[in-house]
Amino acid sequence: MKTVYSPRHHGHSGHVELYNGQIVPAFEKPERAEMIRAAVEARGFGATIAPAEHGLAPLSRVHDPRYVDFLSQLTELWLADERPLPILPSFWRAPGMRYIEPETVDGKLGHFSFDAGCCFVAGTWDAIRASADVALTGVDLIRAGESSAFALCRPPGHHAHANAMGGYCFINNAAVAAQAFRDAGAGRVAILDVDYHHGNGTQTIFYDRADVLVLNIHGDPRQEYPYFLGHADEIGAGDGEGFNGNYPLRWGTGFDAWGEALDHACHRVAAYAPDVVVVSLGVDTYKDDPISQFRLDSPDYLAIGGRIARLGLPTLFVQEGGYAVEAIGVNVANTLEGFLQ
Ligand code: Q9C
Ligand code: ZN
Repeated sequence: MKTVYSPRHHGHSGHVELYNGQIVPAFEKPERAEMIRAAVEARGFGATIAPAEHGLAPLSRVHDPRYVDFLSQLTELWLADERPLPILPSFWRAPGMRYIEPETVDGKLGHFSFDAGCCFVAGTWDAIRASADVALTGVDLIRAGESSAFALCRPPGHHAHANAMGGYCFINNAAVAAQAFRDAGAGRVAILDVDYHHGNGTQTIFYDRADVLVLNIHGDPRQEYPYFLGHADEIGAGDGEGFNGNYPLRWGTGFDAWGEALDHACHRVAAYAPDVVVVSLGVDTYKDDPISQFRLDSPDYLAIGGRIARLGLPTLFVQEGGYAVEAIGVNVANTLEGFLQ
């Protein structure tokens, strides 16, 4: 299995987030990707390759083009106003307020975000583009006949909506990849999101579509971020009814219950018979993750990879979350090793 990786993720560094009411260094930091790369390369699964440039058109297949424009122009707009970096949104609408794109940068920043989890520094936009190219190059590998590939995306993507950033996510790399598979001729694509947090962006993007099955195993939104989506009764709408599935699990969940949810989700994927599976691979389900409340241990990730492999389908792994930096490499590499065994 090849890994797609770009050092351009380093441009997204030194940024901050709001945590417990304090501005703190972001948990989503460059060391994460470097720990993963080191662990995966040490196991010798296959070559690490650089992404190919795919441009912005594949991003606008799932994102509002005005949102992509906003991301591309934000830092320029901000600096033109002689403001210091970093950029952090802090104004949002309540239901009942209008959905009209403001002309000024503070207004745009609120219009195109849903929380303060997406901080911009000078290299953030370049890192975002590289991350999407990493996912799209993973798509290319599978289209060229590889049975699996690992897109080592950073920043992550699954919280990003068609027109809003949040939760450390700007462009929804897994959604962009799934749509690229569809556009290249795949009839059906399944997205299996095993990150600790519900993939609210991915769910919303495909909610009314039957051609992309979206299944999520995650912290119950009654307790956990993103709080306002990810309940079990969200099954899809219109043509998409029956093609979204959520497995919300309580804080403290261990691999016994988590693995049962995965097994159930995998049976659903198999019944859907997709041409390809995109795995949104977050390892923030780990027992020592600093911002998460599940209790998976490192050997459990071997079993996760093994269960996904039993589907016998072409599989693109797309990196999402995981914040226990000292263990993130082992946990991701264990997932991939379990898949390859
Ligand atoms: N106490 C990903 O894993 N912070 N994003 C929530 C709640 C946001 C996680 C804090 C977590 C976003 C890709
Ligand atoms: Zn997460």
